[in-house]
Amino acid sequence: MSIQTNSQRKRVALIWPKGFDPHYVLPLSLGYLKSNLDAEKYDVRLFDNALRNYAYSSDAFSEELKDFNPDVVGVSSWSPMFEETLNIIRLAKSLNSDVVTVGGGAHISSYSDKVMAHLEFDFVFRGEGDLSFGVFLDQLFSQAPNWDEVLGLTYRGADGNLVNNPTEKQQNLDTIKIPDYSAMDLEGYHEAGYRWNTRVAKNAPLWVTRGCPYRCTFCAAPELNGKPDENPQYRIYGGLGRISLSSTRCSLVKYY
Ligand code: B12
Ligand code: SF4
Repeated sequence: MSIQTNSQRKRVALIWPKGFDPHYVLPLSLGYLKSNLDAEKYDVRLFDNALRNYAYSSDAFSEELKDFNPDVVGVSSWSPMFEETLNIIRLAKSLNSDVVTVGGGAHISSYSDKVMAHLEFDFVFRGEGDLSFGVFLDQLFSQAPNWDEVLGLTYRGADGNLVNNPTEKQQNLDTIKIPDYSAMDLEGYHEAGYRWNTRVAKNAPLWVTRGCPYRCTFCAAPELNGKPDENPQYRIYGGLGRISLSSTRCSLVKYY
């Protein structure tokens, strides 16, 4: 297998904004997106501004982004980090007006229309994006993109109105690769004191079920991950060492 050089591959910057607390939250979403992209086609770099405590306005961050010179910038956002996310997207466009900007994550999924009202966002994803982000990139760099192919995508149609594609809900979790922990700088998180409900120093979260059958009004989980089938899947992994199993429901957190 030959991996093309950086100059031949399209460059994708995935950004985790400042605001997440690195003591107990890490960029799981971006780890999943990266591991599920084709490394032969895409040169994907994670910029973790939360771990490094870089605001969008920091010179170090904008220099790094300029040096990488991405074709696509994707940012993951929950509500408390949305203002920072918007500023990152604006910065990316100011560095290169041709860059394609994409948002995803809980806040953006729930408020996709309000987010797309900010014209600096070219596209947003609603719900899961593990496999559909790769489909999106393939379409983006094709001669005639067909956005219908991209589950979860919200985009501006020819008439300027927003089009909301059906969301991605993978029935077979085995089709999704485990997150790229080294790209997420798991070691850097451990050094910074990352723990999630454990005293174990070296630990990592892993998503093993998706969806929730309940509908608590304050919670975005059912909207993001749907309602599980009659026989929900629990994906079991081997050989990973110390993992914390997580579901998209609030109730299942188990340590192995
Ligand atoms: C596990 C979890 C946590 C863990 C941390 C998880 C982690 N990543 O390290 C803990 C328990 C620590 C936690 C803490 C908090 N959480 Co929480 N958490 C969750 C939960 C259950 C799953 C999140 C998760 O990691 N999923 C796995 C990853 C892989 O999925 P994902 O992030 O959604 O990413 C996928 C897609 O969204 C998409 N995507 C995401 N980003 C991008 C970017 C691009 C470019 C693209 C294309 C796609 C894309 O693709 C990814 C892969 O499919 C969700 C509920 C849910 N079902 O989502 C709530 C949820 C995200 N949490 C929420 C909140 C509010 C918090 C807190 C702020 C609560 C608080 N007040 O303290 C804190 C964070 C505090 C801080 N300052 O950092 C809210 C966010 C609501 C919102 N509107 O933003 C949620 C949605 C629950 C709810 N109440 O509705 N949380
Ligand atoms: S994940 Fe938890 S809080 Fe959210 S709807 Fe399900 S049971 Fe309610």
